[in-house]
Amino acid sequence: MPSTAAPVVIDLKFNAGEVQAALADAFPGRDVINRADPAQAGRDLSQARYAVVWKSQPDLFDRAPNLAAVFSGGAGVDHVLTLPGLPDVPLVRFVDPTLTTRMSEWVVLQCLLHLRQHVAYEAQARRGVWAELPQPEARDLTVGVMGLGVLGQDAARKLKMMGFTVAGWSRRPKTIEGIETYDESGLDAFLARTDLLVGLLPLTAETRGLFDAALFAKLSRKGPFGAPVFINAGRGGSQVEADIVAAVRSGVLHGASLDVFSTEPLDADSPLWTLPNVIVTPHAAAASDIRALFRHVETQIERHEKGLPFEHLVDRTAGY
Ligand code: NDP
Ligand code: OXD
Repeated sequence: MPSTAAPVVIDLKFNAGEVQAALADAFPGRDVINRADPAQAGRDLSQARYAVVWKSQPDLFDRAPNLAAVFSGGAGVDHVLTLPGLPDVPLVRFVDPTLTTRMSEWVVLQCLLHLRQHVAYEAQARRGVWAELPQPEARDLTVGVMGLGVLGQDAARKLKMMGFTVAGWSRRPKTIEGIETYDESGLDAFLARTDLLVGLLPLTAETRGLFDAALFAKLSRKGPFGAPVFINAGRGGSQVEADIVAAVRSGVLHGASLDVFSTEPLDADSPLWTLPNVIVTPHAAAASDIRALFRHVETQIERHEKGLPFEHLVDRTAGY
């Protein structure tokens, strides 16, 4: 018997095999149109009520004019808000413990790698050098987390657990136990005490190009390494990469860990690949778990069809 439940269209530029496998037991009783499946490429989308998107095909919204909601395949929505023809329907982003946990693992890992001078030890090991480097403790460094949303708050708490002194900055004031927080007006005071700066901000008009030479110059130089470290897993559009390169070369920054870039993949010729004490990862800090993504979309559709509001709605005016 054909399903009467409203169809969902999947338009995700993720690993096609993983999407196909996850769809095998997702959305029970509902017609699912997977645009990455060549066998479904020509399907009529006019009855689709829900779309799950990540870098979707440009004709999606022309071909699916009756959507009741759009779901982002990731936590960030900058790539969705710029899609041609995005309809004025609720936009729901992906929030899930699988993603939050992964991100905090990456952030804590990077802070520890810099604290324990791992890049320097690796370089020594390649040369067969046995030499102990200074060992400051986590509490000797202040990690400043920019962006105290779902990801920033979790990372801040876990960094605190590891013993770091932690401060946080967000647009609106926040109270988080054990963490000193600053709002927009406190940016300079926040930067002045930060030894390891962690970016977990969405890309918006306000955050574009925020991490630049002027900002790096305001960071603390009183920490054990004499210069701060910049760690970014938010969005590459928030950082000025030429300024990072110059700051590392001149010693304004002691090092960096970057997961996101203004152009991805990062150009093979980028100096960031080979700068000393700069760690590059390929936008892999917290990939979406596809099964968890589909469970989250199922939950939100179920809520909507019961007359309950969607959770994790994007504020289109704020841009996140
Ligand atoms: P949230 O929306 O939960 O949090 C965003 C935070 O940023 C909030 O604290 C918000 O302030 C703050 N913020 C936004 N704009 C400004 C501003 N202009 N000035 C100061 N603070 C600002 O997002 P998440 O924590 O879930 O995710 C953050 C970002 O991480 C995503 O948007 C995405 O870009 C990135 N990401 C990267 C991944 C990766 O693998 N590299 C994976 C997943 C996400 P307020 O609290 O006041 O609203
Ligand atoms: C996201 C991402 O936004 O993976 O979820 O970047």
